[in-house]
Amino acid sequence: MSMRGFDVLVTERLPAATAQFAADVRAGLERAGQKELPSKYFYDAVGSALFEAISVMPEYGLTRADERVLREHAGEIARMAPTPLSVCELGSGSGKKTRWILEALYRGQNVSYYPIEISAAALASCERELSLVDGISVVGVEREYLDGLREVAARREEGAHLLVLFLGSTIGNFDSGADRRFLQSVRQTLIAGDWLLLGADLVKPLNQLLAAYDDPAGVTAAFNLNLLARINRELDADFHLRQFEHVARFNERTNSIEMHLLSKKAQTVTIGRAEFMAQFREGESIWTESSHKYSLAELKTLAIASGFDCQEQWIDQEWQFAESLFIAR
Ligand code: AVJ
Repeated sequence: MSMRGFDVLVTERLPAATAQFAADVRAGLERAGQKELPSKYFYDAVGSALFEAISVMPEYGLTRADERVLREHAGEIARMAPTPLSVCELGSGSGKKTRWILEALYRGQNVSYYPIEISAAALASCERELSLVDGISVVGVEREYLDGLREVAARREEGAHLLVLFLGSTIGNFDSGADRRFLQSVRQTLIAGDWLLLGADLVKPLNQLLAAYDDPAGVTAAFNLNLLARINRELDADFHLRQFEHVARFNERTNSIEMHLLSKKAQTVTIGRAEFMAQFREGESIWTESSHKYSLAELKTLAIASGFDCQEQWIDQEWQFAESLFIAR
C-alpha cells in the first residue's frame, strides 16, 4: 500500500543503507504468514552495546565459552598455522576474543588483521582494542561479510595463507541450509590450505537456552525491542514498544532458539521512510532471530558439504560450545 503523498519526497533522498533498511523492513512486515525482520539490523550503536551487556549476563555463557576456548588453545592453533598468514574476521564485534589468537600468531613477524563489520561502532571499538597489540596491523573493512572477504582475498600477499575467523556462533543465525550455502561462498573466496576457524554453540538443555535468550533482567528483551526503536529512529516509524513483548521459543524441528516480538493488541504502525503501514493482529509476532544449536557431527558434515575438511574441534565443557578448524580442500 503506497501513500501517494510520500513517493517523490522520500525515496530520492534516502542514503543507500537506509533505503536498503527500509526495503528489508517493508519486505519482512509485508509477508503473508509469519512477519520477520533480519537480525543483522540489531547492531546499531545501541544494539551493539546491549549485546556487549548480554555477553556478560550469567545466563548467557556463549561469549565467555568462546573466549575460554580461544584463550586455552590459541598457542596450539598458532603453532599449527601456516606462514605467512593474514587474518580476517567476519563480524569482529568488539574484538576482545580475537586478541588471544592474534597475540599467539605474532612471532616477530607482523600479522595483518582485517576485521569485517557492518556496524561502524563495533568496528571502531575493535580497531581501538586491537591496534594496541604488538606486531598486529589492523585494517578495518566496513562491509557485508562476503563483500569484505572478497576484498581481503583480493589483497592477499604473494604466497600468504588466509585464516578466516567466524566466531561467536553467528553461523547459527543462518536458516538451515543457508549456513552451508554461506560457507560454500566463503570457500569460493579461498585457496586450498586456507583456514576457517568456526565458533558454534552446541545443543544444550532447554531451560538453559530459554534463560540465555530471555534473561530475567530483561537485557535480551531490550536488545530485541531496540530493533523497533531503531526503525522508529531511522525510518520515521511509530512503533509503540510497550505494545510489543519479547518472546524466546525453542523450535524442535530446526533445533533453534527463536526470538519474536509479540503484538499485545491489534494495531497499525506507519513506517514513513518505507512508505508503508503494517497491520498487526493481537498475539501476532515478528520473528527477529534464529540461533541454531549444532552437534559436533553436524559441524563435521557442514565442513565436508562446503569444501573443507574438519581438522580439529576444541570444546568448552562448562557451556557446550565448539571451535572447529576447517581447512580448505
Ligand atoms: C551474536 C548472533 C551469536 O545468536 O546467540 C544474543 C546474538 N541473540 N542473544 C546469538 C544474540 C540473543 C547471538 N549471536
